Amino acid sequence: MKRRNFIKSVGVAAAAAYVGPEVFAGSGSAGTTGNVVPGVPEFPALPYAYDALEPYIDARTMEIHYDKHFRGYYNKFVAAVKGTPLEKMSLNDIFSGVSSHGGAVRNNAGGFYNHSLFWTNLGKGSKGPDSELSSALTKAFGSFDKFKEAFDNAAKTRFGSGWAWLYLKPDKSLAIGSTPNQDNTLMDVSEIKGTPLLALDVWEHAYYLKYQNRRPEYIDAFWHVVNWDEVNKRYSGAMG
Ligand code: MN3
Repeated sequence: MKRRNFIKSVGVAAAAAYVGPEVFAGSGSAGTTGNVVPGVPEFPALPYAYDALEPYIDARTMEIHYDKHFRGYYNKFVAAVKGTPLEKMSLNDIFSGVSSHGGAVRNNAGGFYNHSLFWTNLGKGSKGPDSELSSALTKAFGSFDKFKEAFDNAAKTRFGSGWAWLYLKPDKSLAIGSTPNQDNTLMDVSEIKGTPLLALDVWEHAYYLKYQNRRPEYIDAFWHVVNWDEVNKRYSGAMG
């Protein structure tokens, strides 16, 4: 898939989180490029080179993370929904009833979605939150630094494997939290619920090669490679 199509398709997937089933049914490439299951998006290309986030996230980690871990979630997700009614459903609909779909769907649909979002959350060269998001962050957390501190804390204190999130609650206020394993804020099983805006993978596989057990150093490095353009876009999209 071309970079443009990847961005478009993940944009559609992101939009599907709050507007509908387009991620499966309406993806432009569905059915035309040899998808394993007709309604399921094809495996997305990484929107930058493995070494694009050096030195903050090293090329070898990116390669293994993308090509082994992420591909594994994707393949298992496809296998879990193939031939079931889920293959025609939006990810949003799968997540909102995930408690009834079993562990393979919960873990692998989550792993596919969370990483798809994470790749687009990363990138160099963006200028930071735009004025709309900046004011919302200040309103919710007191200041940008306090927002970062709260997000860092969520990422550092997630015990074991999981994700830290900035998300928009149904009442349209911003919140920070974390989920275990491959859960996310769209799932009915999650203690925190809303539209994901910024995700940080805190599984050891995301940082162990370069940072070993030093998760806080990886979290510090993450702030150098947040693609705020994407977060801005997701925020204004979710606000409608
Ligand atoms: Mn991961």
